[in-house]
Amino acid sequence: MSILHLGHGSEQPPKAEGKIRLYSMKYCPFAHRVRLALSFKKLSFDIVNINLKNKPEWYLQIHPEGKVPALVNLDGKVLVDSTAIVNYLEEEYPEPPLYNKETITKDLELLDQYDKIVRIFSNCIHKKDNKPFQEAINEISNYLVEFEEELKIRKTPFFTGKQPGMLDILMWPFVERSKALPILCKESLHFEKEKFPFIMKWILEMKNQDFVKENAESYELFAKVVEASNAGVIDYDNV
Ligand SMILES: N[C@@H](CCC(=O)N[C@@H](CS)C(=O)NCC(=O)O)C(=O)O
Repeated sequence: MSILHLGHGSEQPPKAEGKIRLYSMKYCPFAHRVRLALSFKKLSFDIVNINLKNKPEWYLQIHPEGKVPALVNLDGKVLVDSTAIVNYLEEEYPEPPLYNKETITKDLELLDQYDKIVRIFSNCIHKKDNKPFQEAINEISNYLVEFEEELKIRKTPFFTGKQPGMLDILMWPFVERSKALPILCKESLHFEKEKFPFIMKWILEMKNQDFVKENAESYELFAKVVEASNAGVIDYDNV
């Protein structure tokens, strides 16, 4: 297990027998999705953190794009992309299940919609477009209406049912980091919480889950990391 973020010139840590290996970065929301799924399924894994601004040479042989997360399964096969990795974990380790047969089709549609929220979130924090902050928040709110409606129809605490599942896990890291948005955009956030009572209740239920608590990360530290990363002066181990 490597806590420090390994960079150029480092040695690749030998793979532990009988453990899945996750290449991660402590503050990455996409890697957070995979950590949540691994914890939820109670799988044994080790983490190697990667310095994304000074990548180790050996990491590019594992994932040529140099992104995290990447997962190496027990047979040494490499999987990349958070959604694909969590779907792989679901296929390989079906218990507890991440999909509910009755809602899977709608879940997949909602996941496509959620990708749009992720894009707005990401453009906003990395200042990739000049969209005014409140406009970005309004767009996110508009997309969330369907999620609110869905929780209301399903009458369950989580999207997947009585227990969290795919949609809950893939959504969570961005919800947990949402308070970083006004910090990073240096503007106050006007989000009409009262329009989303079911989502607000879902957030409280998610926060109470052990696997969510185990993997929780501070949004303030996330904001610091993004600020430092945008400025090109990030030291992942001393935020
Ligand atoms: N679509 C990918 C996105 C992964 C991603 O963008 N990870 C970021 C860190 S949060 C990264 O590795 N950035 C480094 C780079 O792009 O070089 C996923 O879902 O896993």
